Amino acid sequence: MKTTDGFPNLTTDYALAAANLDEFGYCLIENALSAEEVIGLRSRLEEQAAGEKQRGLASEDAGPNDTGVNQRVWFLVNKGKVFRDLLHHKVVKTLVKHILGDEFLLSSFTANIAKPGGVMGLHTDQWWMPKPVQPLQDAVKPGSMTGAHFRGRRLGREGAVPSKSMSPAVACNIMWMLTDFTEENGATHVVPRSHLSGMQPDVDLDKDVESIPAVAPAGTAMVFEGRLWHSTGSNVSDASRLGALSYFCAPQFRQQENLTVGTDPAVLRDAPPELLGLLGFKVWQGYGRIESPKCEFISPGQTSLGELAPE
Ligand SMILES: O=C(O)CCC(=O)C(=O)O
Repeated sequence: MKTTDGFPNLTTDYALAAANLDEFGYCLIENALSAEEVIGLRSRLEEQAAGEKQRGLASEDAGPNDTGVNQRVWFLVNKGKVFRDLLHHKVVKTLVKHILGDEFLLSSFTANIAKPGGVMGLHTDQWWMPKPVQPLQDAVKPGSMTGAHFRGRRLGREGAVPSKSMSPAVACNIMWMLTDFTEENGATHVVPRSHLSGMQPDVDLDKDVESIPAVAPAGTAMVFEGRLWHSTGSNVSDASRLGALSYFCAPQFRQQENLTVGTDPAVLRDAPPELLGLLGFKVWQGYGRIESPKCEFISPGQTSLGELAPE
């Protein structure tokens, strides 16, 4: 199966995939998951989603007036080993590393069940990244930033102003496709090369920007870097589109899910150091520590020494 001509095709060649990421902002890894893995992931996800819905705990968004057409399943690290296993996949070790470097954190691990009738606006996954500024230029203070601060420009159209300097990618996402992603069922839409625009999409100004659906079979992993403009496509089919999103960030940044507090102790007991590092238990350059910056890892539930006096 091919995506739109001229843009990244499915590949198993990781060097080509890395080149696609650099040039287009995304790549598509063919058969990243075996048919058995897809079945295992999909059935665990469907079961979890149904369990949350039955208990009135389902998280739903998108649709007209945000009436809740898509079901989100959050915090997948606690919701099955099948999900945690994905975090050790070659796609993570190779392509997320290609974008973020040697050390990175899992920011969140969630699923989006895009149901018929749902659609989501264009956005990037690092909208919060401060923009480069000129000396003495007024800028939004980093701690006063909200998603509403960024007005986009129509990419490739009149009025588009290419940036001379821009922020690097500090986040990277993987969409693990658990059903076929088609134009009809709301395949993720991407704006190829938008990662090099230095701009964030604007809900109003950019609503007619040209995007393409990342059409690919179940088992594909779409890796996309944090600056890529993307959205959930409009699902006009009669079936749900299932995908799991493992979203990573550089170690300087705050994780979207509070994984050090929220991860199940039973999961942590069995977690290898690599997973503990992704969750945020590894001290990075002295940051994230409790007491000595020389401790490589903090422990779950650990607190600092507290008030002391000589005995
Ligand atoms: O489900 C999709 O296609 C994309 C979802 C997404 O971009 C998001 O949740 O931020």
